[in-house]
Amino acid sequence: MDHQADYERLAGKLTARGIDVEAVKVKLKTQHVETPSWGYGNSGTRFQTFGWPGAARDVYEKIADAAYIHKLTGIAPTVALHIPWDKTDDWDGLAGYAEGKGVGIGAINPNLFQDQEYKLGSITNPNPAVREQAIAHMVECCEIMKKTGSDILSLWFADGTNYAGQDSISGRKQRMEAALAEVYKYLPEGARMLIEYKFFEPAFYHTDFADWGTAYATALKLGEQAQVLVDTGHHAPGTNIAHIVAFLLDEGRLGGFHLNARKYADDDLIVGTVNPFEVFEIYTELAAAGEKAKDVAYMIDQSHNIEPKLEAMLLSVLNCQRAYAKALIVNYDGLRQKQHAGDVLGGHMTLTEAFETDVEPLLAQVRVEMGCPADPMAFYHADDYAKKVADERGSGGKGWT
Ligand code: PSV
Ligand code: MN
Repeated sequence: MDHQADYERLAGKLTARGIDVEAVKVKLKTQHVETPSWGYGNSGTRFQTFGWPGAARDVYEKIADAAYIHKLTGIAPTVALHIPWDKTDDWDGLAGYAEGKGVGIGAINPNLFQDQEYKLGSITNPNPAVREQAIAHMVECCEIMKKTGSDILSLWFADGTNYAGQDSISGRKQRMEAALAEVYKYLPEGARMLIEYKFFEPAFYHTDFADWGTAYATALKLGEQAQVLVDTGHHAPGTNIAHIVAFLLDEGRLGGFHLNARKYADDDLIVGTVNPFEVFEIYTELAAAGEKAKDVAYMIDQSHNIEPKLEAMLLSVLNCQRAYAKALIVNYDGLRQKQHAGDVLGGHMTLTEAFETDVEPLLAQVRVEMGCPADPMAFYHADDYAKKVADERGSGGKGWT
């Protein structure tokens, strides 16, 4: 694809709009979208798991796949691990393997929802022995962070109740705070603890970390190394996620994202497929925040149940790249002027003008300058990687355990 003439035309148009195209390119080249190990293995719904030919069977294959996505995009240099799904006896060996493949180990995600003991919760469980078990697992994950060079402990709790009166909600809050204060002591120096919230599922009466306010209040109590993680699929329909992002950014407590798309609930679909404008709105808050957003971690959290996994992950990363590019070509000075003047639709149209701009020639130019394919999806379809792993691995790889 010869994108050069299109790129020059677009660059001219953006310059006329007051956009510093070279500065936009620099930002696009340093974009970082982490992919999750669990997105490369087989996963399913409670109804069925359909095997995908080529699904990664172990943590090494997951890292190899993540490295392939990074090779095609240049912006996915780390992979998140889920423990114990990705547990190994040789963390040095695994970190070395990842480095050799050109990627690093990203967030470490403890699993606090799959042991039989967690039926009534993990850190909020009425039984102190279960709470100790959950704390010990998180401490183990802090040790893994030290061994792998990870600087994010990413916490999600399935804790909650199903019936009014099942347990004391305030009692559970206090247990939750005590447990996290204990784990906080074990965080490696300079590392962060990200607290993820979700308003329902698997608990349906109340969830202990139901919303950003609960996660934020807890992070404030714990200390500076604790921040909030926004999973875009974990909100009630109609929630304005960009507002939550703006608030947490301004407070210095937005730790990171789990990016995915939802139509009904926590659907874990490919980011940007259901509501690309919402993803763009979120990215505009981040782009406008400048330095305040510099440590925000962007992680994909998806499970691909019927989609070809590599193609799904590639599309996810590219959709994040496109949304960020569109957010970067907003003229924020012009936007602020319109806002100060009370120009309601002028402000709105400044955003929509950027959203509706075709940024593909800009992305192609950036990718080529980074040594990546101008069209990673076309490269993927012409390449033999997916066929090679399908032949090698078959479709029986077990995931989610
Ligand atoms: C829970 O729905 C969640 O979003 C959490 O982030 C988990 O760690 C992840 O999915 C994978 O189970
Ligand atoms: Mn998540």
